[in-house]
Amino acid sequence: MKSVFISGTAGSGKTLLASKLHEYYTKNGAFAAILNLDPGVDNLPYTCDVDVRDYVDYVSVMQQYELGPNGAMIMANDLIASKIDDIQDQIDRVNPDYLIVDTPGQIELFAYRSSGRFVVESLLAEEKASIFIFDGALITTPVNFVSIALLATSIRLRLNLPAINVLTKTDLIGDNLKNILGWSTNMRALENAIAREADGDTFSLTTNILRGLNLGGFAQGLIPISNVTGDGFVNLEGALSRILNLGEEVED
Ligand SMILES: Nc1nc2c(ncn2[C@@H]2O[C@H](COP(=O)(O)OP(=O)(O)OP(=O)(O)O)[C@@H](O)[C@H]2O)c(=O)[nH]1
Ligand SMILES: [Mg+2]
Repeated sequence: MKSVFISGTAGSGKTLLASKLHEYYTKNGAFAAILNLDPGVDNLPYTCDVDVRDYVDYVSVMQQYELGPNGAMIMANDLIASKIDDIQDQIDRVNPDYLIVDTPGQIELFAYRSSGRFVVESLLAEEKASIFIFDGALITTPVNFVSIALLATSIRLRLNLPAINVLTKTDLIGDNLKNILGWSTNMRALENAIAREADGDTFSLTTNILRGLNLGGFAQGLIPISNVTGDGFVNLEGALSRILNLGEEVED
């Protein structure tokens, strides 16, 4: 079994990507399953094979411990970590080729608290990969792009998994897609674009962050996809395969 963890900012398309990736693998003859790690979600566009909501009831946690929504989410994630053996047993019974893991909307809860990292480390798999989503609708300027790239790098440090960066909602962003792809592949173009947008402190902070990220080997490009039209999924599957299967793609 290989596992793919999907993270990204709230509303960036994690859940829809999990559903579409499942569909893509299934259509191509692989046995894929989905693990939902979000205890607070109401409706999902897919049928979960393993669902943490079967182990932890977020609303009861809120009532029982008299917590607000964020406190209850933290507690729910800690409870999930404590049930990791049962969750693993259920995954083992399903035993898919690919386990796609949909993570909670509150990225800081999942990536920055020890329970999230514990779950990522504890789940057993031959290979693991992480997809970080850049929300196409959020990247309206080069400075926004750099700030999301900084977040992607930070999540990569926390999860400590080989990572792929994808850009979602390409069907919504029109001409800006060309700009974003240009920025993500050409450091000089990005610095020039930042210089046109920002000055003073914002300019120096943004360019310094950018240089730091490049030095850290971040400049690996972004895979543009649309969860609605299916554009880019062939490239995403290829990139996952290079990490998970040493380059062998699922059959077409
Ligand atoms: N047009 C378009 N809409 C998308 C795309 N990906 C996601 N959406 C929409 O964006 C909204 C949020 O998508 P979700 O998949 O729920 O995002 P999420 O990251 O799981 O959200 P949280 O778990 O709440 O953080 C939904 O209305 C989706 O239909 C895309 O590629 N194109
Ligand atoms: Mg979601």
